[in-house]
Amino acid sequence: MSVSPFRKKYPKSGKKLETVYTNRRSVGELDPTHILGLVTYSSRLEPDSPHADIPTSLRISLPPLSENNNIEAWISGDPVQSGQMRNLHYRHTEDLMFGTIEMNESNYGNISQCSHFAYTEIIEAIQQLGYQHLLRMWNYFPDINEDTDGLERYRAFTVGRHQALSVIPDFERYLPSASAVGTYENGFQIVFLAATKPGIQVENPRQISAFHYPETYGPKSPSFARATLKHWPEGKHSQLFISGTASIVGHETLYPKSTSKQTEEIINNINSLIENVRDTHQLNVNTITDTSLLKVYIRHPKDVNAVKKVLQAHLKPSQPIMFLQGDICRSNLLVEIECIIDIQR
Ligand code: 3EB
Repeated sequence: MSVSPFRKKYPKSGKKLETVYTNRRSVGELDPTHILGLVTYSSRLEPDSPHADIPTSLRISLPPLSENNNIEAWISGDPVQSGQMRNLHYRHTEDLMFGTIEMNESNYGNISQCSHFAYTEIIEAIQQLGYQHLLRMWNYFPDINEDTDGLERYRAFTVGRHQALSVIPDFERYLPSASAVGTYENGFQIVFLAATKPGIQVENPRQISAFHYPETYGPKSPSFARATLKHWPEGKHSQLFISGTASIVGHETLYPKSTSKQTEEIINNINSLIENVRDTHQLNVNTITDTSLLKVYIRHPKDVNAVKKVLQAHLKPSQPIMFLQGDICRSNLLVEIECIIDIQR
C-alpha cells in the first residue's frame, strides 16, 4: 500500500509533538498509532470519524466562523498507547500524555463542584501514572457568563479549580497555561497535556499574573500561567503554549466596546510575552512565527471580519488560524487568541 503524502508528512522529523489543523477529508490519512488526540470544533453532531477507535477524540461545541479546518490533531513522534482512569481518557508516549475528561455537570450539583472533581481526578491520575507536570489545559463549558446563586459561572469554575490545584505544594509556581471558553451545549469538558518532565512557567510583563488578580474578579483567582515553554529534550525543538490572551493590561479590560482594538491589544500582549521569553531564555524568536498555530475565539460572529482585518496586518496569509465562535470569560471581552509558537533552538 502506498503511503499518502499527508500521512508521511506528520510529525516532521525530529519533532516530539506536532499539532495540525485538519478536516474530515484529510484526518483519515493520519497514522493512528501516532495520534495522541483529536479535537473537533463544531456545533453539529459529526458523522463517525475514521479514527473512531481513538478514545481521546472530543467534539467541542464551538461553531467555526470561517471555511477553516476545524479538527485539531495532536501527533506524536513516538508510538502512542491508550488508557483510561474513571472519567479520564488518555493517550501517552514515554514522556507525554494527552488527556480528555467530559463530565455531566448535573451529577455534581454545580459548576464549582464539577470543576473541583474533574481537576482532582486529573491530578490524581497524572501523579499515579507519572505524568505529574501539567503543561496546558483547555476548559470548555456552557453559559460561562451566566450567574448562578449570585456568582458568574466562570468564577464558580475558578473556585473549584483553585480548590483542586491548591493541594499541590507551592502550586502557583507550577501552573499550566490554559484557556477557558463558553460553549453552546451542556457538558463540562477538559483537554490537557501533561509530561514526565516540567515545562517552564512564563508570565507577561504587561499583565498581572492571573493567579494574583484582585478579588474584584472573583472569590478565588484564576489558576493558570500566561504561557508554558517546553523544551523537547532530543533535537532542537521547543514550543511555547500561550494561554487564551485577551485585551487585558494590568488586570483591567481595555476597549470593552471595540473588537478591533481588543484584537490589536491582544497582539501587543502576545508580542510582549514572546519578547519576554526571548530575553529570559535566550531563544531566537521575536514574534508569532509562520509555523505557529492560532485559535481565535470570537463572541459575536458578526465581528469575524474585523478581527481578520487586524490579524492580516500582522500575520502571513499562510498562517494556520482557526476562527471559532465562543463566549469569553469576562462579559466585556469580545475576542481571545491562544497560540502554539514553534521555536527552533
Ligand atoms: C484573562 O486573561 C482572560 O481561567 O483558564 C484566559 C485564559 C482567561 C485562561 C482561565 C482565563 C483563563 O484573565 C481570561
